Amino acid sequence: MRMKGVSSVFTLIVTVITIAIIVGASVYTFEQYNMYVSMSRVSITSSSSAPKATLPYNPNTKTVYITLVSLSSGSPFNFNGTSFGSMVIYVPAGSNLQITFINQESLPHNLNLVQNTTASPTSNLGDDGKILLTIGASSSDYTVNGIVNGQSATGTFSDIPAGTYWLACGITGHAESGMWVVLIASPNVSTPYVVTS
Ligand SMILES: [Cu+2]
Repeated sequence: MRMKGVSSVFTLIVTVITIAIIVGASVYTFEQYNMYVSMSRVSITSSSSAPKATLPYNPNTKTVYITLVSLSSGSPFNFNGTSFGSMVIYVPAGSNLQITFINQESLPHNLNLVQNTTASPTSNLGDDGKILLTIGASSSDYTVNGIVNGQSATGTFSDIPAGTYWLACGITGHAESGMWVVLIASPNVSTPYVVTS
């Protein structure tokens, strides 16, 4: 009777410990599963978001190399086949930009770095903010002149302050028709990249 009582207590203790181990293992497995699920959610989110590509960059000189091409197919008012700010270029604040513009389109075009003060371009880029750089025309004729099919032009801009900018064609009506790209300079960007949506 006494022995049986001890045996019952022993059995109870073993049972409690066994249940504790099973519950503990289940909780651990569930946590691991949750971690796995959240990790795969993160990777799915980042891989299924808009295409993202790195840009050529020399960290020693802090130079970002940007090449924009007006393609001959699709809208005549495109940079790399994109229009209306659907391409966003992210660069480190304080970068030096080396921008090459290639025109493969039949209309003349140029490229301006604009510190914009409006949400989207109007017919005259000069009304939309401060033009910091003009490539393929001059600061006095950018509304009418550009480089023609088959030509290219390069310009540089040093130490770009943190902020939001456009790269846009300055010929009257072209940016308003979609010929603009967004450029964001930020201290939170260490390697320049492009997102196209
Ligand atoms: Cu143009």
